[in-house]
Amino acid sequence: MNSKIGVIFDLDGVIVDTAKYHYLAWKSLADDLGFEFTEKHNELLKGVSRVRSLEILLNIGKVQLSEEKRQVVLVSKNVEYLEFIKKMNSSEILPGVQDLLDTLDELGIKYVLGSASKNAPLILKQVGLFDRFTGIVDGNSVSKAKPDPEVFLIGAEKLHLQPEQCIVFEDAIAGIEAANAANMISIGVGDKATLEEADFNIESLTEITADFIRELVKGKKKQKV
Ligand code: B16
Ligand code: MG
Repeated sequence: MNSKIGVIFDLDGVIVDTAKYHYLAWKSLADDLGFEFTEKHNELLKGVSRVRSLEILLNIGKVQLSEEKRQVVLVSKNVEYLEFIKKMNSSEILPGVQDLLDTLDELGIKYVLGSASKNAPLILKQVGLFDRFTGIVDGNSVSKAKPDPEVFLIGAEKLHLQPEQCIVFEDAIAGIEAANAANMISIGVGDKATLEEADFNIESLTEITADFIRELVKGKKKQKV
């Protein structure tokens, strides 16, 4: 059992929770610009590219910035964000991740990363998972952000598989839309109501068993977990 499927993992919200660090860095920018940015607002930025995140944030604050100033704040936000990332270690890997990677290794199923983040390689290195992935597709590799399927289609190429042979684990609506548009099996990690377009829904990767993976290999796609 190894040639029929491959797995593509989103990063933030699936492998690690970096949303909390994005929030602190975006909040600091909003503070500087003089408006409130809440954790609820931050939900709108999950899975969204850095540039699009800034657009959403500026809309919330009803603030207009020149293109030149936007470039400056994008850099300063990332510098602040990286201060948090540099302190990350393996204790921040989300529950179920290590066991699932071990299971996939045992089954001979390859996996790649499919993330919007331009910091994905650094984050994986910080938590000690970088070397486990067959390939990394991140925000530097794509010309179109999720919900465009590009990030996952490149992932399928790295796995040497057809899109319909790929399983995507995603925590953001834009990512589920991207996986579905790519004609892949989408598994929503998190709030089921939010991720209702996913083929399967789980609260956490701890719910994924070797039997579930085996069933997917056999092609029982629409059986819900
Ligand atoms: P960066 P994912 C996404 O990661 C985050 O969910 C999103 O909030 C962030 O804006 C985006 O990465 C870009 O991140 O600023 O590091 O390039 O969920 O696609 O792994
Ligand atoms: Mg995510």
